[in-house]
Formats: sequence, C-alpha cells, structure tokens
Amino acid sequence: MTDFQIRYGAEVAEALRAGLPVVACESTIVSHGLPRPDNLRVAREIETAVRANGAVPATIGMVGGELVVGLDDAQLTRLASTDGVAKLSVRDLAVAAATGADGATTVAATSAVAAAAGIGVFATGGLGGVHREAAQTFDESADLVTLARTPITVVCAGVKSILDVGATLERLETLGVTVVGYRSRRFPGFFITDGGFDLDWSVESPEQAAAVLAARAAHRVQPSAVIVANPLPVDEQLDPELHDRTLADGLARLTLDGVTGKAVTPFLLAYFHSATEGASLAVNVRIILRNAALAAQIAVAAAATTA
Ligand code: PSU
Ligand code: MN
Repeated sequence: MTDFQIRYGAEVAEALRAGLPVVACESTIVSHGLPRPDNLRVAREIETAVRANGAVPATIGMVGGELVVGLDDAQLTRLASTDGVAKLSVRDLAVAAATGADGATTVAATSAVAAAAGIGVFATGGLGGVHREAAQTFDESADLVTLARTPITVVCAGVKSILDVGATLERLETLGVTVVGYRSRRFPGFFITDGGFDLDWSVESPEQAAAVLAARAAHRVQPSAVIVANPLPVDEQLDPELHDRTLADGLARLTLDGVTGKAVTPFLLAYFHSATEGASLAVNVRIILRNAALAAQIAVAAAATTA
C-alpha cells in the first residue's frame, strides 16, 4: 500500500525548502501535445530554459501511480516515450494514483498540484478553454474552472487558437481569473501573435508581474490564478494564412473522424504539426521556451520580493 504522498525531486524539494525560485512545468504538452521524438528533447529544453533564467524546473506528472513534482530524466523519458500514458486532469489524479497509472498532467492538474506544493509560477504553451462547438457540446476545458480556484501564475501564449478565443476570455472574466498581457494589450492566439481581442491590463517587466503576485498575496482577497499572456513576436508566429487554412481543414477532419472530448486538443495539435510539415511544431516549441524563460524571470523577481 502506497501512502499516496506527493513525491518531490531532490532538487525541487531543496529549492522549496530554501525559498529559491521554482517554476512548474506540465507534462501533457510532452506526452500528448508534441510528437515523438521531438517531445523529449523539448521537455529537456524547457527545463534548460528555466535554469538558464535562474529558477529550478519542477516538471509534474504521474509515474506508476506516484504523483511527482520534479520528474527526473528517467521519469520524463518514460512519460515522453511510452504508449498508454493517460492525460490527467484534476479529477483523474486520485484514480490514476490508486490504479498505479502513468499519466501526464494538463494545465488544470499541473496548476492544482503546483499550488499544493507551494510553487507559485507555472509555464506552459497555451491554455485549454472553450471549444468552438461548446454551445452544443459543452466542451470547455477544466483548465478554466481550475484556474478560478487555484492561486498560481501561469505564463502562456494565450489559449490555443483551435478554441473559441472570445468565449474563453468571457469565461475567464466570469470566473475571476486575472489576465495580463506581457508588454502587450492584445491577447495572443498561441500560434499567432494576435488572438483578436484587447486586454485591460499589461505588465512591462518580470518585476511588475511579481508585484502583481505580491499584491494578490498581500490582499488575500483573490482566490484565483493570474494569467500572464506572452505573445510571440510577429516575425516568429505561424503564417496567419497557413494557420487559418490548417485550422479549417483540421476542424473539418475532426467532425469527419468523430473525435470528441479530451481527444480533441491532441488531435488538432497533431493535425497542425503534420499538415504544416513541422512549421507549427517549430512555433509551438518557441512558444514554450519563451514562456519557460519568462516564468523563470518572474519566479526570480517574486523570490527577491519575498526574501
Ligand atoms: N498547450 C499546448 N499543448 C498542449 C496543451 C496545451 O501547447 O498539449 C494541453 C494542456 O495540457 C491543456 C490541455 O491543459 O491541452 C487542454 O486539453 P482540454 O482541451 O482537453 O482540456
Ligand atoms: Mn474538453
């Protein structure tokens, strides 16, 4: 019988004890969002980007039923390279643990576990959100409600452009989740720099982002997350025309193949990566690495504020 406690990687445990900056990283982008074998290389590069910016990476996932904060390289390799790794949202964590499963944590699950572990900053690619057919299917990512009740700062490039971006922003407002642009008042569209919507707020530096976190913590009024939306520079985005064409084709294919539920996001991302012959993959990797670097800078600034 396992005791089901969260396991900490040695370096992460030490960093948390010492109050050093730590950045949580998710594993679903590795297992379900990126194709093999690039996914393992990218997972390692994410950790390298966090380190290069002065923080300790804590990639979160489940290995043989153990919930791990700070996967080691063998564990990361296992989640990146083996078949049958489950996509775990918050509701899946306990049953996956009880049945000894291998699983990768989504934004929702990673946020919840990171907050429970005392980690304040989390880097990912793009959030889940409201799917385009949500009016009929009710398909809205658990990322949204989880961020409504989880005190974490998520650095991302907005929500995935495969979603209904406007509806997702409305839901984030309803749910009381703070959204600030990083050096931009436009909400990014993941693969594309501009997702088509204005933001009320922006921050201009990691220090200013850290001040938002400090105010949030000091007030003790807001129970929800802060999203730092970090757009790609225009010259690094996926060609918007290629993006729109690929998205239309991918959505049509989704309907034809009858893909629903938690398979939708991985299906569309895989469709993008093959239909653009790797162009979207290269963009996706840049997004994640930039977000990992910024998250680390924010974590460093936040640690300096509280020290
Ligand atoms: N962002 C990416 N790639 C991904 C995801 C996000 O760049 O694979 C994953 C995240 O783990 C996110 C999940 O939480 O997709 C959302 O899935 P769903 O729409 O089924 O909630
Ligand atoms: Mn869904």
